[in-house]
Amino acid sequence: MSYFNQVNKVSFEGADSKNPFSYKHYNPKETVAGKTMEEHLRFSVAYWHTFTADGADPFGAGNMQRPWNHLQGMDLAKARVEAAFELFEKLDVPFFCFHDVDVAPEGDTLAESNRNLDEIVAMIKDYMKTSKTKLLWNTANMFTHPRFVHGAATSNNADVFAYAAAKVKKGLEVGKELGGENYVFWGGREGYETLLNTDLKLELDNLGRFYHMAIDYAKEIGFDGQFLIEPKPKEPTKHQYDFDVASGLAFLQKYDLTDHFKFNIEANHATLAGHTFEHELRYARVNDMLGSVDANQGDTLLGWDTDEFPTDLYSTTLAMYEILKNGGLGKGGLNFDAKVRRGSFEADDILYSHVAGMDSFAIGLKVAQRLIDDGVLDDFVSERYSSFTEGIGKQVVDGETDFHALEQHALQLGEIENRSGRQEWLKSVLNQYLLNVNATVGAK
Ligand code: XLS
Ligand code: CA
Ligand code: CA
Repeated sequence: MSYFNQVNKVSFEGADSKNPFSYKHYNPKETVAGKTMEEHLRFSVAYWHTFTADGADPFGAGNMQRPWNHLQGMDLAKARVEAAFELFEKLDVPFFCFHDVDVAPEGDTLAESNRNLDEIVAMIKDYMKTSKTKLLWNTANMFTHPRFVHGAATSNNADVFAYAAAKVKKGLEVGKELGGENYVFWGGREGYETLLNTDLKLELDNLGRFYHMAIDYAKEIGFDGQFLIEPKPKEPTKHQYDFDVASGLAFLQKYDLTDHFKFNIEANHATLAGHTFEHELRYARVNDMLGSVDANQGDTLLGWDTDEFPTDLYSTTLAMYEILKNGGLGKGGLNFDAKVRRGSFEADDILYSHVAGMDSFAIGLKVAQRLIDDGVLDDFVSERYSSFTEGIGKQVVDGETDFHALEQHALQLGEIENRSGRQEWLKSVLNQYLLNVNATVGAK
């Protein structure tokens, strides 16, 4: 049976193609700076949005028209696996990601949930034998079930802490079984609503202990996937512990975890934290902590996590700029943690949305590489900071000065001269590159 019979294969047809089921810019085999687009971009389909979610929101019932809607329980789970691998092949994506409960229904007990999961994981493993699509990461959903009402590893209830540990233990086993390249920790309910009932220190200490136990268990079973923390400032909790990269990094440093983790950075979470996507990527990159990306976008008019497919070319370009400067994503990838809008309920929309996201990142990749090749931003930035390459600035950088010497320097200064930051000019240069990837505009 075919679940997506609109198309046999979505292929690259070039910028002028009128075929909506084709890539206009994503050409997996095309080389950019010595690597194919497929190797650079490492696209991944998110199982939860594409196969599990039904379009329900706080005001309305599920409305997605899906060929598996008539099924239930394990039959539904199995149909979704079939559909998933058909989509992966048709889109030609190299990776996918899932939460435990996306792929298999929860049973009445933990043991039954694990059995359900084992059965589906065996089926997925079978499909993976003949598919090129690999597991980018899996994770445990520790936010939907009522038992996680007060958190998982930061719950006030030690039984919940134990249950969460059991789920992550299983998740690591599944990751190993399927050859997952990463394992993600997103602290869905790891945060709090009010300090009036919260022991903040104990919760944070317990979270640190939890991560150390996860590291130990991964070592014990020989799971060598990269561990990723995914920051998000709020939603569902008011105060989420992994607010953004900076606070996540401080947490990892305090609990001696930096050698074991990198960040999975989601665009929409960055904007919820009041940052740009590229800010979060840069902050992780300069600290050597950029691991993977949840590629989506938010809506500036809405204050919540809308998880839209990424189509904003400024954002994809500036994101790819950071990723290229990082030397790529290593084991990470660009996971479309994105869902079609509730109004886009036909099965075709699943294809259109992925095509839109993949083409947007392919454009971003090409434009970012041109910006790097031409040194446009690099030259401008080096010039802007050139005062630190000589004289007193160099002494600061080399650690060869102190407040006495700096005061002496300041005392003999006349009027200080600053230069323009020229951001409007830089934005117009970015526009030129976006409109014409062949533009060459030198730094001024
Ligand atoms: C929710 C998060 C979640 C993580 C994985 O906002 O984005 O989907 O990526 O648990
Ligand atoms: Ca995410
Ligand atoms: Ca999200």
